[in-house]
Amino acid sequence: MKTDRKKKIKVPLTVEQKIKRRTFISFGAFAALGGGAVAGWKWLLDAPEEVPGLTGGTRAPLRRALNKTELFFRNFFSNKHLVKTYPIEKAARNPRVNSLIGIEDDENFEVNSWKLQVKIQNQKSHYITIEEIKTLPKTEIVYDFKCVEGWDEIQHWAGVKLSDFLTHFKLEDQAQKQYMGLETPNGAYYVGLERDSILHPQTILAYEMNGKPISIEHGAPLRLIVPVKYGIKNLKRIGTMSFSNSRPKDYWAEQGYDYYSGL
Ligand SMILES: Nc1nc2c(c(=O)[nH]1)N[C@H]1C(S)=C(S)[C@@H](COP(=O)(O)O)O[C@H]1N2
Ligand SMILES: [Mo]
Repeated sequence: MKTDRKKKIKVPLTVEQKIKRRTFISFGAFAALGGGAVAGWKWLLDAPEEVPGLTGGTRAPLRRALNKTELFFRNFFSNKHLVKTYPIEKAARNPRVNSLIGIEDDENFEVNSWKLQVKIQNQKSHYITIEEIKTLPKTEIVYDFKCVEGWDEIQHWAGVKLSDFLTHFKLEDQAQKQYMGLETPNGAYYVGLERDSILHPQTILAYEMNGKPISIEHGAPLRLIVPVKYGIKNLKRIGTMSFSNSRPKDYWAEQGYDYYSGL
């Protein structure tokens, strides 16, 4: 046995044989790793399938990779992780206005007659006034607002915690669904958010900035502040809210941006 083995080792391998052997070994290792990764993903893949055509601008394999990355982060970070906050003095005095899709001064919009429309499947919509929303406990946050275009700014917002809002208006059942969709009153800007970020303790429906009612260009009378996401998801001038188990349409995802857009 011993001599046999020695004999075998002594036979010199040709370069070609060596390459073949290495290729075989690395292929084996790669396949094993791949198998492990596939098994790993299986437990992550509990969310419903994406509606085709919802995201755009990229090739199918890359989109699949992005969606898997999203699932990984969604499962890896619990929604108890808090975004860093700052003292009020650090907040920008004149916060920057970024983009105005769906809120350009359109003569059909009157801030005083605004109501939030909550759409519920197979039921009549609820209409909620800003006064009703303001009766709920107020939460403030000062944090670093980040835009995907590469700027960030410490800003001071106040409003009602989205989770408190959902409880108060008896929308907990709706909030059990996987996603929430928000749209401007004219439907021109719209976002989809998964449940974890909706129920995150720092997510608020904001009606104040720097201690004053939000200005028109910052999203009066009510906008979303979701600190665990990039700016694109922080919809200004919320008109309608809805709930679903499939991904709601999302303005920037359709243009090729990451649907999740988490930080
Ligand atoms: N209705 C509406 N909401 C919106 C946008 C928009 O164009 N329209 N732009 C988003 C983007 S990209 C960013 S960075 C923030 C900017 O908010 P601000 O203008 O209050 O700084 O709003 C988000 N919400
Ligand atoms: Mo942005």
